[in-house]
Amino acid sequence: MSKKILVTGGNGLVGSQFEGNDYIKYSSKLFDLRNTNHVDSMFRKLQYDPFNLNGVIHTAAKVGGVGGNMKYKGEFFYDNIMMNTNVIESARKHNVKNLVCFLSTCVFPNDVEYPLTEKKIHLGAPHTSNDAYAYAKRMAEVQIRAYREQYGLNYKTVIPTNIYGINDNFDIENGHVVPSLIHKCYIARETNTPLTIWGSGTPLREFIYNKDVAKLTEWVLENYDENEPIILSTSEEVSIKDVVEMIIELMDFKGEVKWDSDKPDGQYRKPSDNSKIKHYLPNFEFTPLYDGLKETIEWFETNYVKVRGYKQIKL
Ligand code: NAP
Ligand code: GFB
Repeated sequence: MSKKILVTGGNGLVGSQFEGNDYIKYSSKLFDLRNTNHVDSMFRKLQYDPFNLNGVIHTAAKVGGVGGNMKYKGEFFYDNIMMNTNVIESARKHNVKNLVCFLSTCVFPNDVEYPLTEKKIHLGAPHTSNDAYAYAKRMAEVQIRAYREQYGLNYKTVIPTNIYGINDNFDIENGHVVPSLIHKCYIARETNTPLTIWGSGTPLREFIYNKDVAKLTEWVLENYDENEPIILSTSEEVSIKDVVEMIIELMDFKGEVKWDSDKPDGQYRKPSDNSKIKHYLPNFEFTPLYDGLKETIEWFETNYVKVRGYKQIKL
């Protein structure tokens, strides 16, 4: 009997990078993972299909940038805690032995000694700009550790830094910085209007390419079996100003750049220590940010009218 892996959030930035017949994906239109009955019927359906469900990669989530997180705290808490709790519990009830669940480096405490390491996840309050999302995600880590102890299941969590790449959500108000800036730079270039950047540009971030996240997650699903989460990071910080300069150069934008200090800077930095994943995969080659941005921008310009967050522009 063939083996299959269920990928929740299979249309998303990360989920879309798991490609091939080994992967099963369902849209939220078919199964709303906030709904316990939907999740149970999804796993029941998988149980009767002519293959063995060999594992679950749970990427589905209510996701957004600093703007979306601050505006929709209630939804970011409820949607994520319901989806995670439902998927982890229903997988257990339907005898799934192997599961990976996604957290994020924004779940770490805002005021803790840097760099961030897996052991520091619960050592204080997260940054206020995304605390609702962060606490909901932290509870998945607690649930998974509890299920490992009581049921002996090989369930684990990965903690990626800021992710970017093709198939992202290019929503200008609620999306993350890279897709938002690519989209805004495109509109500014095409309409000869200024490009407005949020905040001061001084915050520091670590960006990892979605294709790299998928490859590392495949390895974690098959090979990692520890109580502790594992950070997925390049451990290379860049300033938002650096990212803006790369995007402007790659999109050949020659217009005016404005900085909107009324918009949030969010957390100043969240530097992570990737020595655990590097210990297991010492030769893993992360995609350089400039190369990943180049590929993402080319994909965006080719697929503009089809992207999530598409906005018709008046030329
Ligand atoms: P994304 O592009 O926004 O994709 C999220 C997916 O979740 C979508 O495909 C959506 O399905 C699905 N989903 C949302 N609500 C759902 C619901 N109620 N029922 C069923 N499916 C639902 O997210 P992403 O950026 O790939 O994030 C993947 C994982 O990585 C998430 O757990 C996120 O928290 C984590 N993460 C992301 C980042 C980042 O910078 N993006 C950084 C660190 C960690 P449909 O398309 O079918 O609606
Ligand atoms: O990607 P972003 O929204 O997420 O913002 P966070 C990163 C930085 O980019 C912030 C700046 O300092 C923003 O001020 N920035 C500049 C912009 N221009 C823009 C813009 O046009 N749009 C956006 N969005 N930012 C998120 C968490 O924090 O990180 C989420 O809120 C999640 O929960 C995600 O964890 C990975 O890195 O600040």
